Amino acid sequence: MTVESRVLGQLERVDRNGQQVIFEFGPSRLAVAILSDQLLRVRYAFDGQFKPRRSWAVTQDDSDYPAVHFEVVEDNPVFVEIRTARLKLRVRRDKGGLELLDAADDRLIMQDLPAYSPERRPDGSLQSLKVMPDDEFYYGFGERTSLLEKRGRRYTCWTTDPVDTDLDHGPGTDMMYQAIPFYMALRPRLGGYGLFFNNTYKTVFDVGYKQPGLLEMEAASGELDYYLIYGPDPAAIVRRYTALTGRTPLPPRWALGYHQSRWSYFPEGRIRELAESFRARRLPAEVIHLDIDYMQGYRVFTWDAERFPDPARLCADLAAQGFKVVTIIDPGVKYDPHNNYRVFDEGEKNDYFVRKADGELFHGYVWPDDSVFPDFVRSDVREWWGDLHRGLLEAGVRGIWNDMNEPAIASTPFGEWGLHIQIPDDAPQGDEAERATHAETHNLYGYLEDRATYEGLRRLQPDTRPFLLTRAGYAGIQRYSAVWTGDNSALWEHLEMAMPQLANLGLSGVSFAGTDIGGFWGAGGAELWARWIEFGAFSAFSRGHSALDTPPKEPWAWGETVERIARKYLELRYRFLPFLYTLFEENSRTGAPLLRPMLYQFWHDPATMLLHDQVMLGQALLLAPVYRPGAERRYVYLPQGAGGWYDFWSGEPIEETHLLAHAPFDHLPLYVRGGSILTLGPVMQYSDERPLDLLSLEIYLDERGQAEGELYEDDGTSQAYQRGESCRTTYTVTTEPDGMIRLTARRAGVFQPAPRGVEIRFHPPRPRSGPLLHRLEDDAGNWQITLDSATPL
Ligand code: MIG
Repeated sequence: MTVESRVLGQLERVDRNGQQVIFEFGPSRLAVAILSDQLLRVRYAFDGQFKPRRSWAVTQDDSDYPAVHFEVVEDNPVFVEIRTARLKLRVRRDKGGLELLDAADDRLIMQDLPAYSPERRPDGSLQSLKVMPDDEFYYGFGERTSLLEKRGRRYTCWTTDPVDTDLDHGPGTDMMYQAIPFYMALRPRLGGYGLFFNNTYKTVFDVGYKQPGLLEMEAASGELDYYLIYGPDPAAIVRRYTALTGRTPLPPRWALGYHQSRWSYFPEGRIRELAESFRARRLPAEVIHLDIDYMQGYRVFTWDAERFPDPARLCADLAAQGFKVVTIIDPGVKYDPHNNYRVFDEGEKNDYFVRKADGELFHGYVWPDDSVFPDFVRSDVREWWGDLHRGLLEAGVRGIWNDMNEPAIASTPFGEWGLHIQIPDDAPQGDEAERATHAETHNLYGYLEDRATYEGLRRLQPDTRPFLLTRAGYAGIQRYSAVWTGDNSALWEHLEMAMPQLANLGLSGVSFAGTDIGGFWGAGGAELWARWIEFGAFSAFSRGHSALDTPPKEPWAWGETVERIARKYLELRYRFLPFLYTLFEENSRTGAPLLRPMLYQFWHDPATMLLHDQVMLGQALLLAPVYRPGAERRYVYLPQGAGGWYDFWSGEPIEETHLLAHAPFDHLPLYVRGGSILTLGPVMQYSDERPLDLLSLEIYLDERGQAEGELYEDDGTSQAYQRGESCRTTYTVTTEPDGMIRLTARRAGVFQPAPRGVEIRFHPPRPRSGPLLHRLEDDAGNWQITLDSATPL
């Protein structure tokens, strides 16, 4: 399709229309919506007509935002200025380029290339060019390989199974499973902005790759439509971005436990053995994933009757040992007429599968060979798909793992590994009232499958929190599903990459994420696996997984030393569950990621901008995993002004900023910020083995002798927390001028935790003190004790 190429000429007219300002440049128009003091939406209609909102991605209309005060100032000959309490947006009268400034000091935050106009080209593609100041750093872009900062890279948003090379993706890979057109631009000390490109077609961010200093944003079609999110700090940017695209509702607490997977565990006897091995060896774990071989001939929503004669019985027996079962689902439905395969028959009868522009069914090859693909853009298809999960839930399956939903499709029968193909761009998709093409909805294929699944699970079990895991997704995927980073490899380089990859996902709104612990492809070795579990035990989503042709990779597969290391870190993960769960609650409320790059908190410090190999877990804990073979020491940077740092293992304060940490094989360098109280539980083999009957308060004072920690609690499984059935206990330590130390617990909220002891431990220990065991916490959870800091506890 060709259209007239267009750029903007001279500004002719400015109109204010409610919360919008419309700029007319001849036939083309620019609309700026003022959604808050720090959130603007910018749209260009090159033919003057703005497109109606599509219902699938961003869920709010501009009119959903409460009105804010702003002014339009037209007295400058060069630009028109929109002023909010925090921002100024200048629209150049010539060619419509933008400049965003901080209203307080007129500092430039974002600037279009001067003297250039946003453009529509003859092929319908759209372009905007932004200046990249030398001291600006770029993050986010969803799920990306290589290191943390993205200057000099070019990133396409087009959901893809990146299997073009021998070992799938590597540091140079562009397109990945997730397509999240969002980035954050940051300058040390000054902060920065976030930009969400509200376009579901193929989009590209060229971050100074083609032309140094120039950020080029491009969309294949649709509208040039983006949100500018001012921070200035990263936390505020992420908070506003997730207010826009949604946040992760609290998952069931068990989903925070350790997951064990492999392609594939079958038949059921092997799964029983697996569960028993974990329990016999006292290795904490609680979720077992069933990969594609549980199905009958890879037909989704079926069970192989020989391998799994009685799934309900299996799930019940596993549940009795504390194990939850998650089953994989692929979107490709076997083309299987006249065979009483209900999923195919219903889909065909109701015309639920994607057709090509010529009306023929689209076919492709996936695991079940010849397959057809549900059109998840249609609401009736989503409802059907969601309801298909009834049988799995009735059998006792607790979570759904959505794989291959980019969607990944081959041109030849599977096993021959032909070319990867796609549903044709012009294939019609979506409800009749909102008809679209595959080109517009490709990036939403997995996202809308996940939405279908999530909504189905909510309907089928209204009081239960769903657990979903997905490979593909679009901006907002965090509302429906956890994400794993697909088929990584058992390479040290991939362990290193896991940190920045998860950190950038977190900045892109997706916090409930993890990598395949140990690497998916390839064998790796004992040392790599051990180092990976040390890090993976602290990922928000923690799962060991591996490909079908790899040697065993269960925690005991590598011999006794590694098994001992696995036990140490899995036990530690379970001790940290109360802490992790509290972070999940924060994430559900503010979007704050669990795993954060150092710059998230220390953006005033230029030294954190490129630091990819150490991360924060919440604001209190710093992880500095070893990711090099044979290395027993590694460099760690401890930013100043953080309240001081403590070694988690020894409890000793650390004075150095540049630390050479000693990290033998079984040691994950772990640091705690002064001023923190970690709220830990006892070791458990699985999260609901028993209630939290002993709470440890691990106290690390800052320079003023103060510390604070929080514990969020609810029933861990139901939707009751949405109705207010939760509580939050804040623990505070202060040191009074007379040297007395006061520890106070204050609880808010109606949820009543089980009775428990509280163990109080200062780090480093007070003279001659062991842990102090406080009386049982009273029902209200409010108490106070005063200690004389001079006397032993
Ligand atoms: O074509 O279901 O990323 O985790 O084990 C491979 C088999 C299909 C890809 C997933 C991987 C899973 C595998 N799947």
